[in-house]
Amino acid sequence: MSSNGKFIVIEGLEGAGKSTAIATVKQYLESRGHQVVCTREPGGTPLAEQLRTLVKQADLQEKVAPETELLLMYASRVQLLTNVIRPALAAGNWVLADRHDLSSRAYQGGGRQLGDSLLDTLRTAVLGDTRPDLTLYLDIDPAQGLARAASRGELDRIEQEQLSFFQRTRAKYLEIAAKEPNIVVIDAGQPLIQVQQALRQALQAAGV
Ligand code: Z5A
Repeated sequence: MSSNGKFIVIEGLEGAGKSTAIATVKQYLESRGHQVVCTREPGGTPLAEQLRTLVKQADLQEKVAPETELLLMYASRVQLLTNVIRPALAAGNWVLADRHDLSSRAYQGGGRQLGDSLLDTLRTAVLGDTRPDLTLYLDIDPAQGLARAASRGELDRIEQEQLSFFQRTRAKYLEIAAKEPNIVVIDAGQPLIQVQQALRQALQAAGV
């Protein structure tokens, strides 16, 4: 737990509605007088944005090993934690993150089947005691989420994965959420207005 500002993360599969949720949560926090710093992962610093481009690039001339993908995510995360998230929290700001460490646990740990052990080692080394105060996980059927994402145009390298990859990723998200009380599952298959209401209720219930 941070001692100054609080750290809130929005998670979910593509098309779950994270961008929309960020806007709802940001408005909620600002209406309560908090200064909010928004981040996204991978990305969020100049170097991390370059890593984002690399990791999403669809036309690479070689296979990307799952471990490479994982390490690029954590390289990006170290930059963001060091240069943006920790300084923002220390200055008393609230951090509102579009994805964080839970994405790696779900996509690389579950989807890519890298398992928990390597993930646990990296998490301990990289995150230290900077952990989210609250994670709002937008749960959606992968086929529904991908259909929403596809309607926006070209798919990146990860979005081009098989449906089974996203099913494993979702299963991992739900498995972790069932064990960790500061992760709240929101049904993102509902109409937008109900999702927004569920987000505000979750924030209220968490005492935010
Ligand atoms: N990744 C990883 O593997 N490991 C990691 O550690 C991290 C990331 C950090 C990041 O891509 C990729 O990196 C991602 C995971 C991986 N890959 N995949 N595949 P990104 O950041 O570019 O993409 P994204 O995070 O998946 O975001 P997105 O596709 O933009 O999804 P979204 O933000 O959740 O969706 P949205 O833009 O808010 O909504 C999508 C559309 O649905 C839009 O037209 C909305 O108007 C509509 N929408 C939203 N909510 C609703 C409801 N409730 N009803 C109807 N329509 C809705």
